[in-house]
Amino acid sequence: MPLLLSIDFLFFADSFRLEMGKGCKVVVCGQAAVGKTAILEQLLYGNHAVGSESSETQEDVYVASVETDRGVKEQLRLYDTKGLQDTQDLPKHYYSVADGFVLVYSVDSLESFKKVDFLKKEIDKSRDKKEVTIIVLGNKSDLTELRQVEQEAAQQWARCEKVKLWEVLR
Ligand SMILES: Nc1nc2c(ncn2[C@@H]2O[C@H](COP(=O)(O)OP(=O)(O)OP(=O)(O)O)[C@@H](O)[C@H]2O)c(=O)[nH]1
Ligand SMILES: [Mg+2]
Repeated sequence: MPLLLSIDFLFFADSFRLEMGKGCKVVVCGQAAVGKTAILEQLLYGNHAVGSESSETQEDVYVASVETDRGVKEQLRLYDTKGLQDTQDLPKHYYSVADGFVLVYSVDSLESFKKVDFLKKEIDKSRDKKEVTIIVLGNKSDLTELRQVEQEAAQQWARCEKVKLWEVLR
């Protein structure tokens, strides 16, 4: 099971194979309160204090200039979306705008993992002929006592769905 030790721009550049001059729109989504914003804060500011007061996201868009391994700067647009509740789906416009998705779940919530499965299938239905990269991040892996999603089961699902999955370790 690969553990993701640092979420950095190189990881995003690698994952989304940023192409020359095209820019890349990545939608970060998942159930409410799984830690989507925390992951983005870690990426953008280098840290997130767990348990710090956080407000529910409506929508935030971050534009970053990312240097790829070829030493070229590419624009990465990251959409932090509103957390989904129960049977809620992601608003449809995200499916058409995205070049890539980061699906986030929390290891202490089986429900949040099921939401990731649902979103993956919705993306498959909507993607038409467009090439879309999907990566999945399992967050809150420090909550060992509360774990509901086993690493091996998650990886097995990821292999079936042909997506890359990491647990985030801070
Ligand atoms: N224990 C633990 N808590 C975390 C971790 N990441 C985030 N949190 C906490 O989980 C809570 C929710 O984090 P957010 O980043 O706001 O979650 P979100 O998915 O953006 O929430 P919405 O925008 O409302 O959907 C906060 O109190 C975070 O501090 C983690 O890795 N471990
Ligand atoms: Mg948020």
